[in-house]
Amino acid sequence: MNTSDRSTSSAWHERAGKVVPGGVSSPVRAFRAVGGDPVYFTSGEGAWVTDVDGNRYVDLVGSWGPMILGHAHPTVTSAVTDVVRHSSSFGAPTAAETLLAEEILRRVPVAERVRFVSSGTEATMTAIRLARAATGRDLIVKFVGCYHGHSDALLVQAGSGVMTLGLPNSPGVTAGAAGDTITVPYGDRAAVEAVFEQYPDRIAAVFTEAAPANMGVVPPPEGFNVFLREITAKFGSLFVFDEVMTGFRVGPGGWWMRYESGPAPDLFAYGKVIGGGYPLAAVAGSAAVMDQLAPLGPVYQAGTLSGNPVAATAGLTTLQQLDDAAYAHIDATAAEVLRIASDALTAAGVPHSPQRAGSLVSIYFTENPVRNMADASAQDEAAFGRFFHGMLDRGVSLPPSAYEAWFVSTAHDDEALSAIAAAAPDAAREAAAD
Ligand code: KE4
Repeated sequence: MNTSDRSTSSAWHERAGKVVPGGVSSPVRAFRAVGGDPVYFTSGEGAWVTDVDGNRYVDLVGSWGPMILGHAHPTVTSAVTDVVRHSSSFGAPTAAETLLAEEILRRVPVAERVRFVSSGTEATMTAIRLARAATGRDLIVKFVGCYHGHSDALLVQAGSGVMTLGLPNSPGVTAGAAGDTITVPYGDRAAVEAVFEQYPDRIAAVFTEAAPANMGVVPPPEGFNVFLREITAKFGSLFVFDEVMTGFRVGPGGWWMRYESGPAPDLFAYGKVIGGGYPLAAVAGSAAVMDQLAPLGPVYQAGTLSGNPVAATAGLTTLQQLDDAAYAHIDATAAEVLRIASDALTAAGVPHSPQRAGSLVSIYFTENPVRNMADASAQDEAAFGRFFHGMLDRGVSLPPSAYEAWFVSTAHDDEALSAIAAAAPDAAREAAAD
């Protein structure tokens, strides 16, 4: 499969760049980290996507996580079609929101309330405000390389597109906004303890990704999440567990319910999968904290399209397809994709570190295991870029950044795996050729 003629995509990108900054609606899509022009897709079906030049690819981006059932799943498409026939938004409550909230709480019984928003950024931004209101404190602690969306307070030494663009601290974030955010190396218990020793009564919350996947995939050190729960409780701070990436992807109740135990985080952020490919995210947690949100409590938060009935229907229908067999398939498929790519890179003599956290996988082009952003930044990004284009030219669409997770779906079958296995050896040899 040769998909190297992408001239129509390039023409669209030149046209887009005249009216949209960088020609994209989100920076990581621009291929700046890997070079070349982004691919413009016109359709997707299951594990496959088709671009404007008619090229077909196995999709390992999956819209960065939402497309857990693959593209154009008929049950989701049918449910959404039925809803939009009767309008798409009322700016009023709908049963769809309640049904989705009930499903989320059924899967995450340690949470008691859910508030819907339209993006993961809004979810974590709301979590900051709630934590500061609930504790009366200002400081937020986050980990270098963890990405929680682009609200000012969290866009400090973030991962994902920020790292890809080499913008560890984005211009436009004021000293005031960033000044209440403390960043520490991921996984560093001593650094966390030192921050609490320095500010024992000033930290509103500690934020972490359940399993960091915005610096590439870094499985949390054993017990680290429970350690964060314990130390925040000890000092009267909240623990905010960002499951925008992991939520309902790595298991029926997400990361905490599958892999952790003991007292739960105070707040969870969800997104991606719970919108089923439509704009919907959520903050969830204890009633004691969540019921401080207006109109019940004084903490203001709002949104024109929050809890949109089309998105809520898509999200609920998506979750309803995700049974134990689906999660078992996703786990096995993610592991197989990682094995195929790693075996090819090993055969080509390319130093690399395959890493996995649940069904989130990625490969670092460095032979040492990656435990934090400093380790991740040491990788050979150019080698990743050569591998990326080698795969793309052979019909496999990887995330266009060495600092992202690769995503599979329930639709990734033997045909998709065979296509990946066919592309990987030559792509790996291109990665090796410096
Ligand atoms: P959104 O605002 O993009 O919906 O969610 C922000 C967010 C919050 N928390 C975590 C753990 C996340 O991974 C994200 C967003 N993920 C990136 C992919 N690494 C979105 C892709 C993009 O920025 O275009």
